[in-house]
Amino acid sequence: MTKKSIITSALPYANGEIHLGHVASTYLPADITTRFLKLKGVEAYYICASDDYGTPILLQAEKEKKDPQEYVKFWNKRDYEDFTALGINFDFFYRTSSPENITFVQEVFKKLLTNGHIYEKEIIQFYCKFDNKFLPDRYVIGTCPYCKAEDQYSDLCEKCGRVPEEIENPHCSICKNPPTKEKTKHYFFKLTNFVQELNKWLEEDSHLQKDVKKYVQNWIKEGLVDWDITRDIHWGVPIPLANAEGKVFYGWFDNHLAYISSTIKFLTDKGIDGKQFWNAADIYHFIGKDIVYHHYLFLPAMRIGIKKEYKLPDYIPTRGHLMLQAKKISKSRNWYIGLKDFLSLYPADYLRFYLTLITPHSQDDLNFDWEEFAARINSELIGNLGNFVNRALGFTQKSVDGIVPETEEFDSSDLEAQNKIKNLVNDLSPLMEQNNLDKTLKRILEFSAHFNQYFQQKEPWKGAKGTNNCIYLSVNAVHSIAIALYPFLPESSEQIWVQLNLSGKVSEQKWDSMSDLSISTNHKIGISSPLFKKVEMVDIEKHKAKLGTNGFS
Ligand code: B3M
Ligand code: ZN
Repeated sequence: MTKKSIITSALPYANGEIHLGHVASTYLPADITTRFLKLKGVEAYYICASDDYGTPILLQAEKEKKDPQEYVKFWNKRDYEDFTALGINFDFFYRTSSPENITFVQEVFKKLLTNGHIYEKEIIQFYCKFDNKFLPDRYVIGTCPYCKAEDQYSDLCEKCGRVPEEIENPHCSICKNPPTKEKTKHYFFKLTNFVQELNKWLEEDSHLQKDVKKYVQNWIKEGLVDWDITRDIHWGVPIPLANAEGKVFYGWFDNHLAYISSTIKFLTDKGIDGKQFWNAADIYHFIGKDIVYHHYLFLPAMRIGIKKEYKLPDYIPTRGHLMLQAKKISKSRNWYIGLKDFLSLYPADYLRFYLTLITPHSQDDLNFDWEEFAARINSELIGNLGNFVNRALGFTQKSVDGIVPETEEFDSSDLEAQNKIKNLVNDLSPLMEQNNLDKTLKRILEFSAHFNQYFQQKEPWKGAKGTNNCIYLSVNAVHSIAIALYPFLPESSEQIWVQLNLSGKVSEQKWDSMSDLSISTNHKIGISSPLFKKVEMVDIEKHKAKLGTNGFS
């Protein structure tokens, strides 16, 4: 691990609210990782931005009769607020339509051009004579040539998931008239120039996930295709050439460059040399598995194409899709839960806890299930962890006035408990370093379960010999939990800190200090109260009934 890190997560399209599906695979794991790195003393920054360009956004803005600039501004703000409510703590949340990104994208394009990675080609495009415009991507609707599903976009059939070569029965999505075909000049990025270098990088970067790597290597074997990076629309980064008026870049040409341009802007404002920092840092891009192609091929190829002026990612943690009650999330069928709505029902930490536990560091899909959510909150978060913290602190308050007592000679179970504390950091760190966040959280739960048993077995309420040891070690175990839990449940962790009556904040502590017995005799703890409230099954039934209606949209 180096002493510097930049963490990014896939940039949300600025055209709709954040829902649970977005959070599980990217934003939450990235946030947990950043908080962990910061505790480790790494100078880590979590950078994100709204993804403002692209035909879906322009089309939606036009439908709502809004200026696209205004439209994306609204969603940029709203998304940021929703993320913040979940405790997703970006150091900087910017936008792909920023002046810095526009300049940067144009510079990168010119360098790629100079380096021989761009070429022009005349192509045939759908054109609407009534609307007087070219009709890229979503502007054309028709029948999927593969599965015959009607009303599909020309760039993606949502029924069968394929990208039609040529849609059948095409019509303009604005005025519904059949389009004509016209010639237009487009710019292409020569992805095929990079086969060798991409293979080399995939082989050499030992941090990349093996399963993902394998199928990316297969795609390369099957043959890459050059990317059409032009769109004949007015919403996007303008192509900076005299004869390219009215043309902008395809959204996937400019969006990932905002990882870099936003970082540079943020660091420059802090008086830090952004480029130098980027190249000295570990670079993490957290993504969902649907955008592997873009992040494992397109993005590295573009960086290689500008002679690695900005280094390639070290880590691309890739996770699967979230299902909802075992069904695919779909906004159009109201089969989703908006983040804001969820947080009006339950605290952020409940969601962070449950999603972390069900999200492995792999491409396997995951499933949000209301009943399982309730069961795991009630039994694991409350029954195990919350119970131990409350029991230990409550008993200390009641029996010794909150003052940590002098210890006596440790017996074998005390020694075992002490060892658990001393070994905790060595237990958790390797898991965190491999981004196995679910496994780390499970270990923390095991730690707390051990202390529940220890407490139970010691029966300190009987006041027999060994009671003081039990109080001392239990309070110290609560201290360990507060630190270990911080990346996962930051709010609850800070609350525990206050109940322990410790100075400063958990966010200012060192990760390794979870294994110190730093609460000593005579320390007076604060007022303890239950951290969590049970999830009621009657409520769960109500939430379930709302799914599929627009009650959750
Ligand atoms: N805006 C969202 C997605 O496809 C897309 C990610 C961009 S990351 C540079 O999930
Ligand atoms: Zn039309």
